[in-house]
Amino acid sequence: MKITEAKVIVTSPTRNFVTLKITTDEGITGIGDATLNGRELAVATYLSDHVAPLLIGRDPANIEDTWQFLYRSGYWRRGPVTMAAIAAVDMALWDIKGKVAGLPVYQLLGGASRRGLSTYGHASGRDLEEIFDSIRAEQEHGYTAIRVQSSVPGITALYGVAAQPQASGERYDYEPAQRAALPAEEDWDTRAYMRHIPTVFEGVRNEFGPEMILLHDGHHRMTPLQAAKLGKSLEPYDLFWLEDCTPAENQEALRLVRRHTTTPLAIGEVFNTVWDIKDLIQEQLIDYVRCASTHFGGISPLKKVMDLAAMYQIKSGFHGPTDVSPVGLAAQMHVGMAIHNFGLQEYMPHSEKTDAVFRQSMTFSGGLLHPSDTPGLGVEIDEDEAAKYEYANAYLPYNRLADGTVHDW
Ligand code: CS2
Ligand code: MG
Repeated sequence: MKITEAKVIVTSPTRNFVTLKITTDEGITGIGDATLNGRELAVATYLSDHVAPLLIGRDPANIEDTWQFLYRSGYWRRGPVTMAAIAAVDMALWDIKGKVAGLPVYQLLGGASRRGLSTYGHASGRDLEEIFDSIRAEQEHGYTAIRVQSSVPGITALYGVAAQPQASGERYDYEPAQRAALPAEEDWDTRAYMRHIPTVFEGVRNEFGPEMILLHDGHHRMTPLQAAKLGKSLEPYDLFWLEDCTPAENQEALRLVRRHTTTPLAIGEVFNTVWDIKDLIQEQLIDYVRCASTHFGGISPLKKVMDLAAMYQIKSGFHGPTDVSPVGLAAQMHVGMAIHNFGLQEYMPHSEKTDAVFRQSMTFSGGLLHPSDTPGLGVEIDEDEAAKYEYANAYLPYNRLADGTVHDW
């Protein structure tokens, strides 16, 4: 079998998505997700100008060889643009392999290690009452694990709080990026945040009791010492994890956090290769790997990094916001089904329009996701539907301190 076409499809049903569709001389096709939130066209160009021509004539069966060829032959390694492009190729080739075998991808990765994937949903609010309502709404959708984000007195606009004015208007698939010519500017005050968040979790625990699985995302905003302090002050509320407590480009920084708190830590949504996370794993500085198949080079490296993590009892917590397309979500669902050290899957449902472009066969019931037994990844792209929605510039917000300094985000 040979690859005859590699086509990049950019669509924007309620948000932008970049998809690679690989076609073979036997008519079998495979798709992969290459969406890089806010920088989508860079990956689309990288794929169509530099990767697609290299794929023509290759045997789609040789997934590992193609991955290594794209990673090593380019000379310029790593980085989100390169790795999202390689991810799309990797996913599309696994999709084709599954279709050829007549098996869902998780069967090719070793078979099912569980009935389905436990998920967490997103709750948020401007005050406790709003947060409680939001948690109840998530529970009604079947979630038993819930990430809680809250407004903070003294901070006007804050990422992750859906009811804020800047998050209303036309929904961008329930996610903080917005269609606009320029990114929205938010404000930030770490001291105010650190004073307020423990009171939120105290309120939530008092209202919902000790059983509920609770998570929180710090979105890279604290220094290591601040992260250590917040982790410690959240210990009484038994979080399942505290996510991205500090930027982790400097992996050693996590040693300091770890020395001071037993709140479990989850990191990795912006990581692109094993090199970004290997020290965190080998020194047991985190508990959950947040990497996403789309931004980590695809299914092949995600499976490998989880095998490394398994030696240290570190589990998966793959990044599943709506900017990971239904194809990227499916790819990591198959990995999650197969690995022994699955932890929890983030799951934000996509909009109806997005679901009409990407026809999914997965199921979500009783809080459990299942990728289905459809051969391959179990997602098909409807190109006519995709063509209805033209790309439009969209950006994630960013924030500044009171004196105007740009802050980590
Ligand atoms: C967040 C994301 O889901 C999460 O944990 O950090 O909403 C993140 O902001 C976006 O996916 C960025 O693209
Ligand atoms: Mg996050």
